[in-house]
Parts: sequence; structure tokens; C-alpha cells
Amino acid sequence: MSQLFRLSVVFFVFGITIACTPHKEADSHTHHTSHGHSEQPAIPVDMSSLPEGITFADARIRAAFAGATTGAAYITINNNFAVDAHLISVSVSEDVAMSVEIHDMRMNGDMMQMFQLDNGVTIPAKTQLQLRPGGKHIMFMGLATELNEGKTIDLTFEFAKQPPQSISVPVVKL
Ligand SMILES: [Cu+2]
Repeated sequence: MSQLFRLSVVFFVFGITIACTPHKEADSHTHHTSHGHSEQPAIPVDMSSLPEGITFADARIRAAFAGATTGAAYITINNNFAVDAHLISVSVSEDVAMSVEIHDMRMNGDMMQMFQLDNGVTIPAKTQLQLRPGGKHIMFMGLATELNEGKTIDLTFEFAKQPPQSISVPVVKL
């Protein structure tokens, strides 16, 4: 008799678990979670056609709605040096934004969250770093200008051991 009682308790608890599961799943579906992994391994590329040093490709800034207080920029950085390069910071003139941060993404429970990479990013020798939507990216904080399509913004990249480089980046619809 006690055996049967125990069995029904187990079934009762199990039944509750099943009843809860769909609710939990439905709940998690309301957040958009699958934006891919933030951890990007260094991407080795054939750099034989590139000049020695650091070069940039695919630079673009996401057009933002009027009144936006932040903005995002994406770029591919090729490190065609025999040594690692370390990107310390990115900057823009103060009439563009108050500050610029290098961000990465990570999962916090069900939510995709951005966080600042305080120490910048290392780009190993002969690899490329892709700053792209859903992964590491450049973020303008305290936006002081409108990011309208067709505009260009000068970005300056500072490296630990290599001289800084500035490039003009177009604002595009992404
Ligand atoms: Cu960000």
C-alpha cells in the first residue's frame, strides 16, 4: 500500500514537471536568443595579396533613427604582421559621440547582452578580426550627431605597438 502511495507521489511530481515545461519553453521563446556565439576564434586568412601591416575592410556604420543615443560600427581588421596586434581603443571626434567602446556579446540567461571589452582585442599575427553584427562590435556612446545614410565618420584605431590609423567610414542602412 505504501509502495503504491509512493508511486503516485512520484507520478504526481513528474506530472507537475511536465505541466511546467511547456510554459517555460513558451516563456523563453518570447526572448530572441539565438544570435550565434560571441566567441570568435581568430580567423586565419591568406594575406599574400595584402600589404604588410594592419589594413581595414568592410567598414560600415549602421544608420540610426533620429534621436538615437548610441550607434554601432563594424569593420574587418587584417593583421598582416608577423607579430600580434592589440587594438586598445577606437575614437571619434567629440561632435560625433562622447565615447567609443569595443563591445562583445554574451548570453545572460535567455537574453543576449552586450558588454564592454575594457582591455581591447588582440589580433594574432596573420589573422583577421571581424567586428560584425551579433559579435564583437564598435559602439558609439552618447551620440552627438545623427547617423544618416550617406554620411561618413572618421574613426581612429589605436594599437599597443603599431601607430594609430584613421579611416573614413560610411553610414549605411543595415
Ligand atoms: Cu554594443
